Amino acid sequence: MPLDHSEAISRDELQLAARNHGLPLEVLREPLTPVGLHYTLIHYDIPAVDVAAWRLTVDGAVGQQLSLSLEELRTRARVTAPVTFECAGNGRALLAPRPISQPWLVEAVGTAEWTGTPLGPLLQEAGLEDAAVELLFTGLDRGVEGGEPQSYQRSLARPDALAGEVMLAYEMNGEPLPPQHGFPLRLVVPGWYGMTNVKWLSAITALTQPFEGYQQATAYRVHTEEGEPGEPVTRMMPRALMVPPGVPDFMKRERFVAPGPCRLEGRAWSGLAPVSHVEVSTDGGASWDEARLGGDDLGPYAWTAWAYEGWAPEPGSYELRCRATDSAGNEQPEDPPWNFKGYANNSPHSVTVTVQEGA
Ligand SMILES: Nc1nc2c(c(=O)[nH]1)N[C@H]1C(S)=C(S)[C@@H](COP(=O)(O)O)O[C@H]1N2
Ligand SMILES: [Mo]
Repeated sequence: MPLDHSEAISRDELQLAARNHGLPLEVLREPLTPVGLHYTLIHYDIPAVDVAAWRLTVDGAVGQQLSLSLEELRTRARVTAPVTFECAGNGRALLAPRPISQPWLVEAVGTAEWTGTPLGPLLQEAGLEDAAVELLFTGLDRGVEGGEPQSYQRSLARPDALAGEVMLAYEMNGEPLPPQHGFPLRLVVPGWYGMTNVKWLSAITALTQPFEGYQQATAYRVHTEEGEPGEPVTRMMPRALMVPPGVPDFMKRERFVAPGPCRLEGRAWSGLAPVSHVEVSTDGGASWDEARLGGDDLGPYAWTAWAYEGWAPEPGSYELRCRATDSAGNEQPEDPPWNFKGYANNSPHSVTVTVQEGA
């Protein structure tokens, strides 16, 4: 659904949008998103970190508490993986009525190569007790949200935290984490929506009861009425995005393309199962045609490239769309059910194009 311009973006939303930028969609042409072009979402402020004094604490229901410096973490087993992140609020500003928060359209996504140490062995070394049911991850950043003063905190159920691909990352695209992406250390949980990847990590606490803090029990729940508990937001739903073809209009960002063959391409991902199909429509969703998958193989935790060579338009107006399906049968619905906080709106990406000579 196109954004209704009569519902003006508020100053509060603009303030959030000016701090938290999205991926410029043309950068979807790159398999790995350069640092600085990856989207960012920061609830509070970027904390000041004295790395010499910084320690990661592992405590709670463990046999032995740990306190580790960045140097100590860097000498542990080292893993690297390209991982696609997407904010759970991606697509929020396309919902009607628009939930008031960071007003993402479709650009809250990026893929970086994260390097760090696997979480499982560290928890093992701390002697994770059998009674531990969840692991709580606490960031250094503090703020007030929903009236509650808090540190940014998210938990994971024990089996999810012990999954082999979960890492504590200290590098992004081969460089130390930049301040906006969590320096000196962040959690990386492939396949899950972005809020899971706690930045500026300072503590991991093994809990014997589920965590009921704000970012777990109040935020990141899909519900249609305020105050309902709803369902937790977990893994990324399938989504395909396209590199907008041609050139943009400065204000509207609608596209202009010359007549004749025009290759369409983009990237698709799902946190639930591998992407099995991407389809493209060049007539506003009236008919769909299969795109070709593959190209850069970034492994199981990152987006897949797609391309479509079947479009050779005459002059006129067009609405292009793309949509992905994963091998578990998850799709991108035309109109996903509305929810109060505006999470996981994976309706198909739509791009308006004028085809004219000289574009
Ligand atoms: N400590 C902390 N971690 C955080 C956040 C935050 O505000 N504070 N934002 C979360 C959200 S909502 C998202 S979408 C991702 C964004 O990660 P990025 O900015 O590196 O892309 O970080 C998550 N981790
Ligand atoms: Mo997010």
